[in-house]
Amino acid sequence: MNTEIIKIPKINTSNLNEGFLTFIESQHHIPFEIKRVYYTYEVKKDIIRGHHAHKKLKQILICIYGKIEVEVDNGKLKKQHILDNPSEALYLGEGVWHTMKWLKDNSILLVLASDYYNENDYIRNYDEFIEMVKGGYWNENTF
Ligand code: T46
Repeated sequence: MNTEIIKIPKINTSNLNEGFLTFIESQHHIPFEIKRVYYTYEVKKDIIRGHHAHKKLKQILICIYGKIEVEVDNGKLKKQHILDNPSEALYLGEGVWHTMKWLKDNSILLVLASDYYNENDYIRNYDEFIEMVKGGYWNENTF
């Protein structure tokens, strides 16, 4: 599966009653150069987004507030990841069908992406995705 949970640095400033600070550096903590950042917010509990895979795009998903379940599917195997820790990131490589389910109202999903927005990189039809998997469009390379 071309996915992995990555621990990212968490600086403890709570001894100063100032909470925590987390940072992410391209190529250091994540395996690509960041070209785009986007976030999804004001989403109600039980909403499911996603339902697509990417041909080439690599992404990092972080729930910076609340709780979101991400289901990943490489056409052979499905896994669920609960994101509820701002210092934990889900790496999502290319060729992974994914859905994100909001488990708490107003959870915020922050995404770091390896490329600019391009609708042609999306596969939004599951049957088409399965055909591409069977046809060997992606190698089983893991991060
Ligand atoms: C993904 C998951 C995790 C843009 O115009 N620019 C952008 O950078 C993005 C991300 C989206 N859009 C447009 C495309 C659609 O018209 O915003 C609309 C909503 O996008 P979508 O329905 O794909 O949103 P999600 O939450 O289902 O998926 C998003 C990303 O699109 C996708 O790449 O992997 O988050």
